[in-house]
Amino acid sequence: MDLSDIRKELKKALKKERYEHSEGVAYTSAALAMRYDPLLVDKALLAGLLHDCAKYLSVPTMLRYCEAAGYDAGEKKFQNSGLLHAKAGAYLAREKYKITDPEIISAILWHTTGRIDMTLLEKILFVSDFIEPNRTKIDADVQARIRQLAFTDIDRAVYEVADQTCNYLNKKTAAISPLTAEVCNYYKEVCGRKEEK
Ligand code: DGI
Ligand code: FE
Ligand code: FE
Repeated sequence: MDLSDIRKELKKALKKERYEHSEGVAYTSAALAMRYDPLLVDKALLAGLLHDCAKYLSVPTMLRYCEAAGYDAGEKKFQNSGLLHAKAGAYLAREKYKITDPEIISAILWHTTGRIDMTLLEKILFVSDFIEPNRTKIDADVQARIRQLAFTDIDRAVYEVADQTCNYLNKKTAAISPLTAEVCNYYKEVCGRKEEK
């Protein structure tokens, strides 16, 4: 599929605000790729556009897609659309949008939780999701700080985004998945090690 077909399909699959968020993540990811590795610009754009492509599927459909792709859906208490849409999205990006590049698929797969030792493209998508210009339901000062950080120290930005997510889930008293917590601790350590140097 070419980019304009992907956009056409995506518009049908998403609500207007979610589509605009996806465009915002796409150009933010492309800009971060220009900063860190211009060879990744095209992949970053596609990963950004498609990262939430499964957002409005039902949980049972998401679970079916996880099974079909061989992705672990996690414990029952974590089988919600917040956590499952990333996995279902990775499946859908391959099956419906015909993305074959494993780097793009894996960026979509890990965009919600992050993971230990992320690739650059995974970090770029993870951070862009949080800082893109249309995302406004976040404390403006925090977002401004992370927006700057993203272009100066991507690992630090990853840590800050992960930390914000954990704080948000704590406040909501939502169950924090082991991976979400692990990612936060791991990138805190990575940043600590950098400061010692
Ligand atoms: O899809 P987006 O809204 O753009 O953002 P996202 O994919 O980063 O996050 C989707 C939702 O997933 C968000 O409301 C927070 C939630 N989430 C992230 N980590 C966890 C989580 N929810 C639970 N219950 N546990 C987690 O560890
Ligand atoms: Fe998402
Ligand atoms: Fe998103």
